[in-house]
Amino acid sequence: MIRLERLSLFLVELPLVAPFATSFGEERTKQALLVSLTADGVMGWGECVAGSGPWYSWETVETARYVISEHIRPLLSSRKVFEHPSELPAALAPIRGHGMAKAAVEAALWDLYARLQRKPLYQLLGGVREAVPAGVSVGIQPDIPSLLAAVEGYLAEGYQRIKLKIKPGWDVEPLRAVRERFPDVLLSADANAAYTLADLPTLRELDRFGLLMLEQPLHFEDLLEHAQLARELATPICLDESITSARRAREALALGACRIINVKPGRVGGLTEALEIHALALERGIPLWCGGMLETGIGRALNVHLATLPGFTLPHDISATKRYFREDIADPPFELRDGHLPVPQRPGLGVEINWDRLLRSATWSRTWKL
Ligand code: NPQ
Ligand code: MG
Repeated sequence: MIRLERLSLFLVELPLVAPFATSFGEERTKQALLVSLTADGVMGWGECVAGSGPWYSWETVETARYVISEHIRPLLSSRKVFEHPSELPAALAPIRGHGMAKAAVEAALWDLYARLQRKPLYQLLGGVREAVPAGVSVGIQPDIPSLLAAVEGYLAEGYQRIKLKIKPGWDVEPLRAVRERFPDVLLSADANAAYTLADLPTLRELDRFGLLMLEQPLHFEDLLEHAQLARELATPICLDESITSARRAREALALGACRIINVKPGRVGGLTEALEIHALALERGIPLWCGGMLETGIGRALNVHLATLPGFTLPHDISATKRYFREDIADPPFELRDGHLPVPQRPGLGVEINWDRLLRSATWSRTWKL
């Protein structure tokens, strides 16, 4: 039994080692909202993946801070006792939407639960691996030579799959260049919703590059047009933004909108929801992989644990810490070994907050007694 005592929030800002550009914009720093829950003198940690602005999703660190402070906190205060973290979604059901805010609190409760049980989180989730294959997401580059140099560097580090961020005007040429130079590499493309069905001629050209998948080409909430596009392309469509819950995953599969799903525990509304998608995917033979949101060590560790489940069969957007940060707020940093990230074996997430760095990078924090 977990009796919650305290809730803390920390808003942090970390410099990125290099700007990260996508079809929706460029980020030079990473803002993250960290959540901690305390019970029996033990702290569990969760990271909210909402961004600094409503670009990837409508949720932001500010909407999450508001929803957790003003709406989730009172629900926790009136409940306090949980036997298991999977009970949390029902307790938060009065709040509609705000899945990233809910997911961060649920993650903290899972970490706390696993720490109290003295077991690494993946064992409680049913994970079956002690290392997970790492892929890398390569942002939109200023030119093709810079792109080829970046890809060459990542391959030399051991990354198992290269994903290029694409947008209209940065699609056919960069993919052709990378495919010509690295004919055998596992290669995919992620449009972050930058195309419409009117772009079908361009999207058809991408079919020539033997891509592992084309991720979220169309509108961020769409399923129907993706189903239509899927019938026109040989390349499998993978959905990211459109899959915001297990319910949406069922709808997507029923419509034939995707053949692969990118699971981000934050975007789907939490780990319990992610486990439900995993069960559905196993039943339907749909390959899963874990996406990334430039997480600090807290969110990165959660992704690594989730990616150990049997249905997560494709390389993930889980890279080494140093791909994004010079210094992280959690220790130890994740490092590549033979193209894989080892799964932390200590209790819970298996990483520890570095309080010195957390407090130095925090722009705001608050603690409440529950
Ligand atoms: C994706 N991530 O799969 C996302 C989207 C994304 C690793 O490609 C700041 C914080 C900038 C989170 C840019 C990757 C971001 C971000 C893109 C997430 O679609
Ligand atoms: Mg994506």
